Amino acid sequence: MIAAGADFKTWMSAVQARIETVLENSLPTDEHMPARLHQAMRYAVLDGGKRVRPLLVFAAGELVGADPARLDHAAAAVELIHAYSLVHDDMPAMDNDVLRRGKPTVHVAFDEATALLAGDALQTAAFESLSKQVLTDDARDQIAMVHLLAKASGSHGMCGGQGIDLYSVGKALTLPELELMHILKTGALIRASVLLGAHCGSKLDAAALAGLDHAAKCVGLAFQVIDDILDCEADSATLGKTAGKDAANDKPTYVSLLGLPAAKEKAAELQREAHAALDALGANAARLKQVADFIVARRS
Ligand code: GRG
Repeated sequence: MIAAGADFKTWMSAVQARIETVLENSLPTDEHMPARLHQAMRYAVLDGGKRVRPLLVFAAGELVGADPARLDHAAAAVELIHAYSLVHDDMPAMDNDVLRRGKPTVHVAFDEATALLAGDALQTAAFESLSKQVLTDDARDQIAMVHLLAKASGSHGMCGGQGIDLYSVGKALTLPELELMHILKTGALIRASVLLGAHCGSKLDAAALAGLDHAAKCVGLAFQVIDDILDCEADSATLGKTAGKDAANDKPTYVSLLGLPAAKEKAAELQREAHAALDALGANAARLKQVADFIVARRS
C-alpha cells in the first residue's frame, strides 16, 4: 500500500518498486516455450526505465481514490505498450539504436526476428493486462479503457506519430506539424496513462474529465519538449554542437525550430498550463502536479 500523504520521492520509489513486481509476475518466464522469446520480453521490460507512465496512472488513481490493485493492471498495460514501442523503435528499420537504458537493445542482445516478435507479444500482453480482471465498477467503463489504450497506441496515436516522424525525415516541418507529431507519438500514451488511472476509481464528471485530459495533453507535450532539450544538451556536451541529435540527423525538434531558450520557455509554459488545469480539480490532484514537475525537471 502506498501512503497517499507520502512525500514525492518516497511515493515515486514505492510506485516504481510496486510496478516492477507487477511486471515481473505478469511476464512469461523462460520455463515456458518459447524460452528465447520470453527472455527477450523480460529483458525489454524489467530492471530499467523511469516508469513515468505507471507513475501517471497511480497519480491519477489518487485523484479518484482508486484501488491500487486495479491501478496495477492499468499501469502494467501502459508500460508494456511503452516497452514494445521502444523495442521496435530501436530496430534497424527505424532508429537503428544499439543501446537502450545502458544495455544492448533487444535486437542486438537477441536478434531482429526475436525483437519484432517480443514487441508484438508485449503489445498484446498490455491488452491482456487491461482485460483479464474487473478494473471498474461499471463494465462499460472497462470497455472504454481498452478502447482508449487501443486508440492511443494505434495509427491515430503513437504509431501514427511514429509514422509522421519517419516520413518527415529530410522535410521542414512547421511548429504545428511538429506538435501534432509529438502529441501522437509520445503524448497519446502519456495522456492514456492519466485517463486509465482516472477510470479505475470514482467517476469524474465531464468537465473534470476534460480538465484532466487537457492537463495530460500539456504534460505529454512537455515530456517531448524536455526530451528534445536533453538530447540537444547531451550532444552539445559531447560534440560541441548547438543543434540536437535529431536536427543533426535532419529531423526537426523543438530546439531546432524554436532555439534552446524558447524551447525551455515552452516547457515551462506547458507546466504552468497543466498546473492550472489540475488546480481546478482540487487537492487530490496534488500528486499529478508532482509527477508533471518531475517530468519537466528530469535530467534523463
Ligand atoms: C515503433 C510503434 C513504434 C512507436 C515508437 C514512443 C516511440 C514511438 C518511440 C520512442 C522513441 C523515443 C526515444 C522518443 C522520445 C521520447 C521517449 C518516448 C523517450 C523514452 O521514454 P522514457 O524517457 O524512457 O519514459 P524510459 O527508459 O525511462 O522508460
